[in-house]
Amino acid sequence: MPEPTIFKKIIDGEIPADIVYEDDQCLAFRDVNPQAPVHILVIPRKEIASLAETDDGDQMLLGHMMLVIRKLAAEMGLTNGFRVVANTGVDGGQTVNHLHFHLLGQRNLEWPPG
Ligand code: DGP
Repeated sequence: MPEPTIFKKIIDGEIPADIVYEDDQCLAFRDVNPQAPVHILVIPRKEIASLAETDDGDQMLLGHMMLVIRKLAAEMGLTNGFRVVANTGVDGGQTVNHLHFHLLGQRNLEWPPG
């Protein structure tokens, strides 16, 4: 068996996280290395390595996670806007191989990213 990712350990409660939302499909918690005043990671409970590893059967799950992000952004007061990022694979800068969406806000974010 491959070593579980750090996010799988958070799902299983083996390591702590500052969880801000959870339901039967996903979990949202604060990033340990925040890049903005609000920096939350939204992850599926299902073990999916990245956006590239999803399939058509994940349509409802992906849509659900987007709606959770919208609700979290509203709850966090991100009325001036926010950014959602899914770093994917090596060129995408992904470091944890469990699908996750970054929700970043409460500062003016620049474009393009590095
Ligand atoms: P990415 O580069 O998209 O794979 O980003 C992974 C993010 O996960 C990165 O911003 C830091 C965060 N992270 C890594 N380990 C932990 C952890 O143990 N707890 C929390 N809360 N976040 C973590």
